[in-house]
Amino acid sequence: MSRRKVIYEGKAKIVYEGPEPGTFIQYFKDDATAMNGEKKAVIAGKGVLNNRISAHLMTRLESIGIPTHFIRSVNMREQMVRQLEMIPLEVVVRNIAAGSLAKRLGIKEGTYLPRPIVEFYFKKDELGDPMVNEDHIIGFGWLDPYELDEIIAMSWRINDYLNGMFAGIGLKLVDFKLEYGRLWGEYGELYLMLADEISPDNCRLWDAQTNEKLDKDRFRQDLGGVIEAYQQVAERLGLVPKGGIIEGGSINEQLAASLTQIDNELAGERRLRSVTKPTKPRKV
Ligand code: AIR
Ligand code: ASP
Repeated sequence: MSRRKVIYEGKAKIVYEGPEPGTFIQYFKDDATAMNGEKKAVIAGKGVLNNRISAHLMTRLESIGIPTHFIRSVNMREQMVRQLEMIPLEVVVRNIAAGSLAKRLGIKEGTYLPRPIVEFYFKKDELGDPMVNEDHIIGFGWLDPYELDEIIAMSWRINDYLNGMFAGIGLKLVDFKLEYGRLWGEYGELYLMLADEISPDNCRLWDAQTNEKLDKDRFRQDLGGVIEAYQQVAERLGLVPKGGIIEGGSINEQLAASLTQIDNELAGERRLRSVTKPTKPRKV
């Protein structure tokens, strides 16, 4: 496993060379960071849960026509994804004020926004991922105007769908962060695809009744019960049995492994575009 070529190591994931051309393996670590990496911890089992949650959400999004990089789960901590040319932006969608929005504009956390708000951040750790606007994005050539429109439309659609899905299991989707990449097809046609992950690491999820936080804010704000919260989300999504796969800090490996099979049965029903083609950018 460790002999595989590492393409990129991030704070919560490692990306390895994939088994087929045009693919990567995404490995979910248990590491958690906050405040641009200043605060660090290892949360046993987080990677396993995020792998499952993200696989599930990406599969659901594909089923409503959102192209995603997800191909299939490989094991408890790994999934095979398409190799994309990543766009250097974080796209944040907000429904309820929290986090940096609440702070920057002095809005009380928990206030419903009059309509969803999409924000963009330039992915640059050294600069602390600064917020940018559409003129920066077009001007600096991170996206062309057509791509920008497409990404905004996709993000709204993802928000609509996930909002309904989480509401159905008693969770408020407060906000979340998305990343996108490009894939070039056989004839030079361009597909924008959802990439990275969707998990409690990059969504704020509150219990609909109590507003209890069930996401990474438990770690950021030292609220404790981080893994229990992630497990609660997985449980409500029907991805792990009641009581979960993590107990007393250790993972029930056998159970976790058997669940990967279920992910793939769901994912296997999708018709995927061929990924054996070169993804070299061609100017259009
Ligand atoms: N996010 C942003 N950068 C990294 C992450 N994970 C996510 C947060 C939150 C949303 O984007 O998890 O769900 C908005 O974050 P903030 O800090 O701007 O309020
Ligand atoms: N993971 C990022 C960091 O290390 C941001 C966050 O989720 O708070 O800062």
